[in-house]
Amino acid sequence: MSEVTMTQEEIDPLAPVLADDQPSESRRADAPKIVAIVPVYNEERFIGSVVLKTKEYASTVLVVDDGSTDGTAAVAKAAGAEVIRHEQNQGKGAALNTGFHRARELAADAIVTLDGDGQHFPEELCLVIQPILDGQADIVVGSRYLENTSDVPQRRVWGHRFFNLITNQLSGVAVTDSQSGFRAFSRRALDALSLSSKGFSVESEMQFLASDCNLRVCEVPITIKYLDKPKRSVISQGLTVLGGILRLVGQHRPLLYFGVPGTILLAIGLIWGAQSISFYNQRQILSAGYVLVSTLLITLGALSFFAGLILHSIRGLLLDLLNRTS
Ligand SMILES: Nc1nc2c(ncn2[C@@H]2O[C@H](COP(=O)(O)OP(=O)(O)OP(=O)(O)O)[C@@H](O)[C@H]2O)c(=O)[nH]1
Ligand SMILES: [Mg+2]
Repeated sequence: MSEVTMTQEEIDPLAPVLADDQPSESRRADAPKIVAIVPVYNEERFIGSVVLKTKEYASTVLVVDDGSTDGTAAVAKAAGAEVIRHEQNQGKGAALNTGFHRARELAADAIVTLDGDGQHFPEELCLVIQPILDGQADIVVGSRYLENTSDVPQRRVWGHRFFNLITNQLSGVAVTDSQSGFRAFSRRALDALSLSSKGFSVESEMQFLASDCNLRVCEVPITIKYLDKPKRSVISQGLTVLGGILRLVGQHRPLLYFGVPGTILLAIGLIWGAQSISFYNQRQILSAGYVLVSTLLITLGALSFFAGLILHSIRGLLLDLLNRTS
């Protein structure tokens, strides 16, 4: 685990860190290497100013252009970012994975992710990174709900509340803004995080991984501005995130995902079967349909229950192995 050991006295983290392309004599040799990752898709209107502002606080600004069809990559490059381009759109999670991979190559001490649509304030980067530089956390979530300084549209508030509830309950890690894209990560988190989510459920996945890898999570208040109309339907984005969270539950909580439905199916099948038997005892008539359905439910239920049990045990063994080797 390589944690930043610099103390507040050694360096004032609120002072902007100069970017790599600035003259080396003006860059502080002892400054922690902060890599800012900006996943983007068609953000040519905003990405230039996001990069210029972020450069004031990060050593490297890494823009992962996820197959944009507009001038995003060119604008980001002109503004001074290192640009990695996906030829095809793969989703925000895939772009973050690419960014994390590059940050490992760059031997970053701390990593910040922020959106490229200008909704976050790069000026708040110092606030978000501070607990990492202080060695107090591995993941810092910039939360728009800690101090309620953002004017979040009501439909989004309800959506965020719903996703907070399910992500917090299912992952076992509680935050007030589970969908925030403004985050900071320690080197330890960077080494541990391998994201399987391709799209917008990636932020929820970080909570599941934090729980699995015993990463310390904390929150700091941030502000988000809502200037534009939502780029896509809130419902369709919500359904995508929900689908992603269900997949995560299957991966990370197999006993819950397979065991609970399995137990329910098994119970219904058994009740149905018992009723068919008692009906037969009373009237000497066997309903083939009832028997078939109850047999099917019992079989499916038992299969699902044991699949959950087996996957749960395998997961436990793998986590044990992982914790022993890390
Ligand atoms: N890499 C990648 N980034 C994306 C994709 N879609 C959106 N993004 C970026 O992810 C960030 C957040 O996306 P938004 O569409 O603004 O999502 P949001 O902030 O949850 O939703 P809004 O409230 O509508 O702004 C922005 O920087 C986008 O450019 C994608 O398919 N791939
Ligand atoms: Mg946005």
